[in-house]
Amino acid sequence: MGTFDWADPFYLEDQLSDDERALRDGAAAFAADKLAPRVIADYAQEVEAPEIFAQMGEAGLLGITIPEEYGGLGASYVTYGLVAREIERVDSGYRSMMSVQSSLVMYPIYAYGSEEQRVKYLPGLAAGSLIGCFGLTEPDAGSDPAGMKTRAEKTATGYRITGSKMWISNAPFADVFIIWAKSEAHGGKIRGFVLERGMDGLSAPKIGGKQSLRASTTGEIVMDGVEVGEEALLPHVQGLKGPFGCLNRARYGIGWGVMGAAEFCWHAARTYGLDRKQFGKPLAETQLFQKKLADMQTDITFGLQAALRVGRLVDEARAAPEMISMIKRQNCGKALEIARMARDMHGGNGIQEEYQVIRHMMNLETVNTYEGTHDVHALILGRAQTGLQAFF
Ligand code: TGC
Ligand code: FAD
Repeated sequence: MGTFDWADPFYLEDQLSDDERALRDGAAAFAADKLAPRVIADYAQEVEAPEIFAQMGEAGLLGITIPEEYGGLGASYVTYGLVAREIERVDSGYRSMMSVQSSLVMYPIYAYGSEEQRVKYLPGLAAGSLIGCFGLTEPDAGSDPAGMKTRAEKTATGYRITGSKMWISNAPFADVFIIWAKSEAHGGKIRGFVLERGMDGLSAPKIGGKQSLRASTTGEIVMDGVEVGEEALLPHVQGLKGPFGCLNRARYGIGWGVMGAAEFCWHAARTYGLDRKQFGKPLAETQLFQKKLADMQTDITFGLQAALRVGRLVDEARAAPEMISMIKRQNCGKALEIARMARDMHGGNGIQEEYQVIRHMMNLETVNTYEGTHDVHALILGRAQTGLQAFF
């Protein structure tokens, strides 16, 4: 029989290549050096931190699956997941900044853009000298993006875009805006456009007062007849499969990322239980405490193994969107339960910022909601096994 490693029960480490481990270790060092020291203040003060993009770019963490000729690393999706796990171990908001840039801005420019668009934007986005955002959700179209009202009208030289987007990560300081709009010139089909900061009629006010994901800046996007040329259209995709193609990648990364947040909470609860004594013995010496630790360990071990399996299938081009729905939904739900449990296991200290578990708990409420809510992913899985559409 083998030995049992409580922190890595199924030997995930053994299943990774040397390159994957090296890039993962680089991300872990970056997270420890650059992110962990600032996270408590960033969260408390809802700090806007655009400078983090350049730091992430320098560390090679942006667009890592994009080919090297455009500034990426040409790395695997397993590596992308491992990096998301390390960044989210510190805070879901920082992972959000990174995954929007990589999966929701660089990926569509790479996959659906013209060669001119790739050359113009991708190297700057990989370096973090340009910051991107992804505008799909609207005030009246969240889970049902097909209900969007943003319109692109044809003009003599391009398009005039009118509408508003809501809850857009990075928008207030973004340079590049991926906007999804219904285009009259394309039979009302959804098309993607690349807008730039400073265009007439384009603004992105910050949404203040969030009680979750406070280290990530979120805004609205207001487009009041923004005029763009033909070159702003993403030429190679139309319909909802455009934004969903990007979301497949981002949702997959979240499946890994939330396990990093959950691991932080699990390890914190274990350490706390070993140190803290009540009734004359460590809390960790009680049956209830150990049962909670065992549940956390099991859910995280299963969640990571599932994320790795789906990652390998993504890299083999064999992953189906429903597999990604399954890990996004399951791992977010479990991470949220684990963070809540860790908060409870810290007693009163659990509500203090220095113990950090309540920040993860609050963040994971957002992560459970964005990129398709927990229930929307259940409906995707329900449709896939019954053939019946339960959305409407
Ligand atoms: P439905 O009829 O299912 O599909 C319409 C078209 O889209 C295609 N499609 C997909 N293509 C690729 N990948 C997927 N996962 C796809 N899902 C659907 C589908 O084949 C079809 O194509 P075609 O060519 O036949 O037209 O669409 P529906 O309107 O019934 O939608 C159903 C539903 C609920 C599943 C979908 O709308 C949904 O997933 N809603 C959730 C919305 C969502 O995830 N929004 C995310 C906004 S972005 C965000 O949250 C970023 S946060 C980032 C951060 O800070 O980290
Ligand atoms: P709704 O769709 O109104 O859902 C409300 C509730 O109803 C949920 O519980 C949902 O599960 C449930 N529900 C909805 N439809 C059904 C149904 N048919 N059957 C049963 N229950 C249903 N969007 C972007 O485009 N880009 C971004 O960068 C981005 N960043 C975000 C950052 C933050 C901090 C947040 C909070 C959100 C962000 N979003 C972004 C938006 C996010 O994707 C949406 O909030 C999410 O898709 C849910 O939409 P909604 O908020 O309109 O909720």
